[in-house]
Amino acid sequence: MEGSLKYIREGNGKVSRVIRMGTRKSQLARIQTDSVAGRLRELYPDVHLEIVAMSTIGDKILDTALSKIGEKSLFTKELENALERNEVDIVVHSLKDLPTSLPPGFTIGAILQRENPHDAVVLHPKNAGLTLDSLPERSVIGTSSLRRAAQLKKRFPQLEFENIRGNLNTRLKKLDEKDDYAAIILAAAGLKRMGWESRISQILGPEDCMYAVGQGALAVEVRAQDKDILEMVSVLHHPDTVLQCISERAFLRQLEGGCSVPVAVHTEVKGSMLYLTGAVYSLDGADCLKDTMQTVVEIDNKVSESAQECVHVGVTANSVSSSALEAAEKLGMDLANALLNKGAKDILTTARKLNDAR
Ligand code: DPM
Repeated sequence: MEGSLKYIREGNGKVSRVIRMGTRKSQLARIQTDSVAGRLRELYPDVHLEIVAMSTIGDKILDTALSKIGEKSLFTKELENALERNEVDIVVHSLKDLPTSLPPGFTIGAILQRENPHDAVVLHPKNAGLTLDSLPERSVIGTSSLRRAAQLKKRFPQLEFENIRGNLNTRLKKLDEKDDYAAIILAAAGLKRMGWESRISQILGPEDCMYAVGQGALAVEVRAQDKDILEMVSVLHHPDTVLQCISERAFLRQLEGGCSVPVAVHTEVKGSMLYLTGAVYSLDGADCLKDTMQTVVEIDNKVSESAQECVHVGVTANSVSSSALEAAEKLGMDLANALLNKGAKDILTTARKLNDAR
């Protein structure tokens, strides 16, 4: 293992470690990695950071709907292989692309402050000024997300929904240069990071479309055993975002949902309270189970004292109050159990079967 760590000799003869950050080659992945690299350079001006770009299966298979490519960790696996081989030390992901159980040996060492977590409508230029409510009947909306389609089909039955794949650049091009879609739905956070905020014509609130688990937050994945790197990145944790995302991920894990099931959430921290709304949908949105629960998450600065590190749904956050982390995780599990008691399992099993058969 040690053999492939990389060191450089500085002018003064001092030998220091080079920290390598792995990234996918898509523009969004690069922007996200660069923003974390920027934060790390500010915090640790003496550290040598190097960025290593690679393409993943998810980037290569652009024509198949995400929900149909069995591989759960589509975008993350090749980067994890590089982490495991010590070819890189840090990988930045959109948290929503990381499964709720990481393979052994990996952990999320930091979750950064969440951007706007909501979904946004991007219109074909010819529809400027319109909204999902005012678009002509039978207008085609592009999305490959089962979660978005389920909620929006129910809320806007006059519209039609079709798959659209590819990275953000490809999708925007497909929207603007063809006449296939009246509008597409994308995460506001991704659009903002790409500098395309001006294309957002409408932000979808929770009454229209709740967001995906972890949406809008960046996660820093590292080797669980690499204590130096873990400590280095842990200062990037944003405590409120960590608590929200742990409750969301615990909810999804307890439902046994992957990244491609119609499951949606909404969380808020108000004072010392954490509120979690979670829902599961049939593919057409007709069946829906939804509930809200809350818990106290006192940020008491009493950080984990035990030498043993605690991992919550894949996240190591020793700098955040351990009682708050436990309460957040329990909230997600309790909410999932409440929905499972009302039949959530049947809704998700049917949705999965129908999606596989399409
Ligand atoms: C996951 C989904 C999508 C991505 C499913 C969902 C959207 C797929 C699609 C799990 N990952 O949201 O219900 O629209 O066909 C993805 C995006 C971002 C991270 C792009 C987007 C950027 C936003 C962020 C793809 N992953 O959702 O518009 O950092 O949260």
